[in-house]
Amino acid sequence: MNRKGLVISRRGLIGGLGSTSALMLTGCGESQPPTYGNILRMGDNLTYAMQRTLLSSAALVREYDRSEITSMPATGTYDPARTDLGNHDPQGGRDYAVMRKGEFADWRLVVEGEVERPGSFSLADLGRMQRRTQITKHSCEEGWSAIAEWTGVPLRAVLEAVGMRPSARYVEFYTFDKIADSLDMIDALHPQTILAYGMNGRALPIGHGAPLRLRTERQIGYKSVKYLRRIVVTDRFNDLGNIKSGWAWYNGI
Ligand SMILES: Nc1nc2c(c(=O)[nH]1)N[C@H]1C(S)=C(S)[C@@H](COP(=O)(O)O)O[C@H]1N2
Ligand SMILES: [Mo]
Repeated sequence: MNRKGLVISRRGLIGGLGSTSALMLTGCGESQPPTYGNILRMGDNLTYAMQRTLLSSAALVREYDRSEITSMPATGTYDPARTDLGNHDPQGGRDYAVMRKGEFADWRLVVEGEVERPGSFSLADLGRMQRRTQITKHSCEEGWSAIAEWTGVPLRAVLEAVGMRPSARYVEFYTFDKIADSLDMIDALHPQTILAYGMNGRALPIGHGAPLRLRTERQIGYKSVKYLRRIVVTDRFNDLGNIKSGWAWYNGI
C-alpha cells in the first residue's frame, strides 16, 4: 500500500470515529514525535499520532507463511567495504573488510549509554539468547516490497541484559556505513523488533546486513538498519542525519 492510500484510509477511519481532536487527546502521552516543531517533518506528526493513537503499542504486524517468501534485492549499501556505493564510510569500510575476512569472529555489538551494565556481544553470545523467527514484509520507500524470514534476538532481550536505566528513552543504532538511526521505546521493546543474524534459514548475507541488522517491522524499510556495530541508549532524541537529509524519523506502515 502506498503512503497516500494509507493516509486517506486513516482519515476515513477517523471520520468514522468522530472528532479528530478527541481522538488525539486520548493518546496524549504518545501523540507527538520528538521531531515535533520541525516544519519539514510535519508528516511525522500526522503518522506518529495516528499510529500511536489507533494501534495498540503491542499490535503485531502480519506474519506470513514460508510459501509466501519472495526474492529480495539487497539495496542501499550492500557491501560496506565497497567505496563506490552511497553512504560509504572509509574507516567503517576498512573495519568491515577485516571482520568479514575473519567471518565476523572478532565482530562485537557494543551496547552502551543509559544502561547499568554497558558491554559487548559476539555473534555466539547473541545466538545463545532468546531467539525469534518471523516471516514479514519489507516495504522500501522506493516502492518495492519483499517477504523474507528473519531470525534473531529480540532487541528487548539485549536491552534487558544490559539493564536500561529509568532515564532511557531512545535507542540509537550505528553501523559500518554512514547510516545511523534511532527508535523510541515503543518500537524498541516491540516483540517483532529483532536484531537479526539469520535470513531465510541461513546466516544473514553480506548484502542484507551481515553480521547483524535491525528489523523494525512496523516502519518503512530504511528503519531496518543493516551492518550494526554499536547501540546507544539515550535519554534524549538526537537527529542522527536522516531528518536533516529529509527522511522522516517516524515512518509507520
Ligand atoms: N546500514 C544501512 N542500512 C540500511 C540501508 C543502508 O544503505 N545502509 N538501506 C536501507 C533501506 S532504504 C532499505 S529498503 C533496506 C534494504 O534492505 P535489504 O538490502 O536487505 O533489501 O535496508 C535499510 N538499511
Ligand atoms: Mo529503502
